[in-house]
Amino acid sequence: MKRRLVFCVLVCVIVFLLLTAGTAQTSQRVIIDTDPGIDDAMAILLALNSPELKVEALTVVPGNVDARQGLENALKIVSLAGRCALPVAGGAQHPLNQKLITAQFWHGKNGLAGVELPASKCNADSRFGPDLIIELVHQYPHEITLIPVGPLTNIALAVSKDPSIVPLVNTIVIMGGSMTGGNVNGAAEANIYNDPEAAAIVFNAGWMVTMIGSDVGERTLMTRKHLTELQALHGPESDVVAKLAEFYVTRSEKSGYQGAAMYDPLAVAAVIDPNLVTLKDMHVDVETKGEFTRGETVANRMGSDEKNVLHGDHYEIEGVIELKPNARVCLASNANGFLQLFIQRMRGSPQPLARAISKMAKP
Ligand SMILES: [Ca+2]
Repeated sequence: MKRRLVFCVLVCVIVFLLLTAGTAQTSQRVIIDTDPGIDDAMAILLALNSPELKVEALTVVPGNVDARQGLENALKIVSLAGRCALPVAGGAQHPLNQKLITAQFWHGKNGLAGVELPASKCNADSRFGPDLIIELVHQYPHEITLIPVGPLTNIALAVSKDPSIVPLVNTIVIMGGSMTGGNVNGAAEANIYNDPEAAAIVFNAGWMVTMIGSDVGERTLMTRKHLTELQALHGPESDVVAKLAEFYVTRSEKSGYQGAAMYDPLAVAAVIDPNLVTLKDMHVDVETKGEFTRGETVANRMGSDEKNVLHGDHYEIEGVIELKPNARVCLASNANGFLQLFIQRMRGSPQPLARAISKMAKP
């Protein structure tokens, strides 16, 4: 009887060790490139509270706020999470080819809903953000997933400086672009609009860009019901997230929305659990010129362009030119599933979702 008990205990220990080893192995290394930003802050805290992810660095890009404020905000968020060992590096100071457009209108005067977080106990990493991305991709070949949730300036600088990182990145999942109209104007989504030349570089770099666009973010809403759930959690991080969310939901309601679009957190969640999003391979071009469409992500649903050939004084369609997909475009999300995951992770002590991790891996 005693032997059987010892045997059972041994089996249990082995199973536990195997399970925990499996969890550790399936954690994806990620770098979040961010312009914090209310939804950036939520995305960062979601990532830091998700055992499926191992955040290797935050790199900061100007967008919602300028580069200095963005770095300060990123450091405060990391400090709030008690994660000072995580490298947080500044990067570009402005978009590649235009002036910066900041978004305090949506994010509050400091980019974080006017919520004054305690001064950060963490220090900025001295490395230049794009260089840190290059360094980490070489350090962990085929393991890093890039999650840019701001304008694509830093990523464009990294791949321009060292194109050899492109095949060494596991995958890249951006919050940006849209299939069906923009959130800045009729055509463009804000992250792409803020640096269209950088976005064009990133979409044409030779990798498959998973595009979590604003059109899907706008159907993935945090409502007052979710806000009430967050407010009931009473943790140090969830209290801050609830304050951010209150501002964000109120601001969105004033603009006629039913709730706050969870743009950046949805991109992080798509890496945590790819089952939360529906993707379709397409070719996407970034419009860098159009009078009304600069910054639009032009997604080709058919996978081909007509081939028009000059015949005398006119052109004739002689067939189609097949286009190679360069993007996995998000068409839909499981909004309820996402919000449940988000609120669960803000509760702390999360259990990993072991089931879906590998699906976001490069094919
Ligand atoms: Ca952002």
